[in-house]
Amino acid sequence: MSYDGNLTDQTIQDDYKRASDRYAAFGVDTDAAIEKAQAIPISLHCWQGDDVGGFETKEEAVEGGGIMATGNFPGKARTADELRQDLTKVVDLLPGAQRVNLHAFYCETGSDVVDRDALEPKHFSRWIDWAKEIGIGLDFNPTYFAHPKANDNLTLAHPDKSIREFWIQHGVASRKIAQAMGEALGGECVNNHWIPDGAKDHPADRFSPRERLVESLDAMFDQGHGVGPLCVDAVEGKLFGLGVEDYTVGSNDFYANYALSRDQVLCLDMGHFHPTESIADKVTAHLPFHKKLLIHTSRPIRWDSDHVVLLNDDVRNVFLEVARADALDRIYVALDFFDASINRVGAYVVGTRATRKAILYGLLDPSDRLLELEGNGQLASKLALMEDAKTLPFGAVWDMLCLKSEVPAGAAWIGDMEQYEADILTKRS
Ligand code: RNT
Ligand code: ZN
Repeated sequence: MSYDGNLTDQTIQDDYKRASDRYAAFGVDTDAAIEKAQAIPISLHCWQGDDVGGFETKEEAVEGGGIMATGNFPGKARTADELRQDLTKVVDLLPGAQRVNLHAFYCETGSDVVDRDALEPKHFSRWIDWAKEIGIGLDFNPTYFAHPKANDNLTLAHPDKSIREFWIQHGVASRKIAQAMGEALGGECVNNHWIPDGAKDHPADRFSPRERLVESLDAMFDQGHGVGPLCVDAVEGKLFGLGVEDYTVGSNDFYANYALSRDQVLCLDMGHFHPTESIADKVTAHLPFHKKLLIHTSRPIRWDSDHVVLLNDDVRNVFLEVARADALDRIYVALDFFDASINRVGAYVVGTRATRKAILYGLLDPSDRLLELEGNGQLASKLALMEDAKTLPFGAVWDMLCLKSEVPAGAAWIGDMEQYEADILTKRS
């Protein structure tokens, strides 16, 4: 089946001409919006490609960590080489600037068993070479889960000092790796810390683990480790996890305070709040205080289910708020979802394109007109224009963004994904 929808370069150009006139009538410059939307890097999470498995050389199999990919669609990447092959395909189908976001357990140590506290930049040299080759940046994450020392659902907040110390050393190692990646690739490397620590049921003591977490984080971020400025540390809070339903040590409140008091980047994951909370509204609640935010785009269904991101109101509203606050340069954008029940290359492309569409959508907002109307007290007119903006010819501008980025526009990429599945993914057992 063909998915080109009769889109030719000529129809894209014709449709775009009419669309840009429509937007211009409301004071929106579509060319400028496309250029800005293309330039925002989106960091592709490596863990969608292999269902959050990682490629550590291990003595024993371990699982867990309060996150779980469900599904068994064939074709998942079984090795780092396969994952790089898949990600290369994904990047080919994506418009705009991309990065790749690695977790520490995607290290390559050959036959050596290297524990997390002993990881070094050299264990990621093949990733770094690949990133150079395809011209993208890398981001990083220490992996505080899926490890025997995380089996109590406690890591940096563990009551046992030796376990805390192990994870502090892992955190320090991750920061050095991030710095090395930044140096090798010529720019910042965001190093995001998320820990699974919590309790399944009412803990008698909710305070001491948080005190210990502060102490561990402070020890890990100590300047004495000599980590350079290209490692940009972020901390990610959460509401709850599987097996830790009652209590999360590193809650959203905890990290908002920690990041602020330590001048670190606060990470907001769209799946990490109560379902009725508006993540979009949090953006302007944090921006007056925090220099930068990291946003994990995700799609929770009923819970933190990490479904593939779609262009829904939640994601659209987040970037509308970022655009209206003129804060795109204060936001790092990364993806965080994992669906093992569909073609994983397709999952990446759908979720990343949806995120970039949301960025473009935010930039196409007739904000100046809306502000003017609101300022004049013309509130019904403001609401009406907000509503009408939703049905302006957004698709024509998106297709032009794809055309300018030299990637398939509209649905045309679906055929490429199906071909890749037939040629490569179905051959993996
Ligand atoms: C978990 C956090 C975290 C992870 C990755 C794998 O709930 O969202 O970002 O998804 O570190
Ligand atoms: Zn996340």
